[in-house]
Amino acid sequence: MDENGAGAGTSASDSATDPLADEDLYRVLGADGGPLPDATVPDLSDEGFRAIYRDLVTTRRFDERAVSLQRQGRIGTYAPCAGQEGSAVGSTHALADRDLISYQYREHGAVVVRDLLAEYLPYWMGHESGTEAIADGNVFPLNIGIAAHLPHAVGAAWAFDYRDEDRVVAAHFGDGATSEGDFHEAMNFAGVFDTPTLFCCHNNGWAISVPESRQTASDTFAQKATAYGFDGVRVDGMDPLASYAVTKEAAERARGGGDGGGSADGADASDEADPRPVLIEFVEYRFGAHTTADDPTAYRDPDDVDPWRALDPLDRMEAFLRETGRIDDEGVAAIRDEADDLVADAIGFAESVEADPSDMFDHAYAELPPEVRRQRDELLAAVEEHGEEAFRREE
Ligand SMILES: Cc1ncc(C[n+]2csc(CCOP(=O)(O)OP(=O)(O)O)c2C)c(N)n1
Ligand SMILES: [Mg+2]
Repeated sequence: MDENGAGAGTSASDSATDPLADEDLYRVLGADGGPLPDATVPDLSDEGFRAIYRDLVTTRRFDERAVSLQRQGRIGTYAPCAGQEGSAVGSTHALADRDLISYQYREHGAVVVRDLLAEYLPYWMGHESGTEAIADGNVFPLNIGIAAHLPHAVGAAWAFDYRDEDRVVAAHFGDGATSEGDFHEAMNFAGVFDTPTLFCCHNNGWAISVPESRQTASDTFAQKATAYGFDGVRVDGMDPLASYAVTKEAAERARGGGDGGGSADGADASDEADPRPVLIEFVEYRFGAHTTADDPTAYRDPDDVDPWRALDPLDRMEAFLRETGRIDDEGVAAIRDEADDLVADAIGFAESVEADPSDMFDHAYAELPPEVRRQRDELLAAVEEHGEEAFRREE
């Protein structure tokens, strides 16, 4: 593919039913799920393709249940991801387990691929353990302060390179995050110091109520990489196989293989040992609200969502599997049942976690500063005096 992500697999499909038909971006699947005429279908085993589908279905099921749990008061505010599963799941399948994922708050599919759903769900119920546990699967705690994680992600990537560890960092963020200084600082540092970082920009067209047109005057988010001396690619983020293929190639480049396109420090373009960062713009759409605290009808016409449903990553992946003889009705039903059970078990586990408010003091500092220690002691003394029940919300 060329540096705009065009090349094999890029092809117009039916513009009447495909909102991305006229965009210059990398695709493998057409809107109907069939591989496009010039597409290179990734080299995966049958089980590998089915695993992507299973993780998409699990992520969607998790999303539906999480919204429902929030409506019942069983979890806190939640950020739905329906529509955006293809990029999170596809890109994570392209990484090695040792690679680090640092994400914003909507890329739940990455956590599903790492098989950490049960451990993670307690986060959304306010338990610190939810962020602690996912570290074991090389996933950084999710990040609400927009773009604040990006310099850290670049720092981690720099450390991997410095220690000669063959690991890359996939840092996920939204289109809105590109307006933050942290994004530009992270991009600049990554470009200058050749850190093995994949900047995964999820362009879902909106930053809460701010549309893409008010976010940037650039033609694309991918092209922002040019200013920092490395490549940016645009991909159909609702195409799981294109997301996989582009991330796979970018990860190879970040590891120091492939055509690195030269180095900002003047190293030879053919120097294969030089890791290079890559910015991937996943073009996609969120079907639902920004969070369960948001009403999207206040800023977008519900009719605007419908064309994007034609690109639903689950439908396209399922159609691809059926068309290529890799799954049938029975296989689909089995995967759906498996996803239902997995999510139900995760909810059961999460609801069994005992709340311990003093956890909130545990993970920010190796050693508590005096003022924070005083606050913790005050809380513990109050619990001791009044009993835990006095601090619980009336259900
Ligand atoms: C530094 C900072 N400023 C503002 C906010 C409030 N805020 C929460 S989500 C959000 C929009 C982010 O949009 P985007 O990066 O496109 O991600 P998306 O929600 O679309 O996935 C904003 C402004 C915040 N969390 N952090
Ligand atoms: Mg956005």
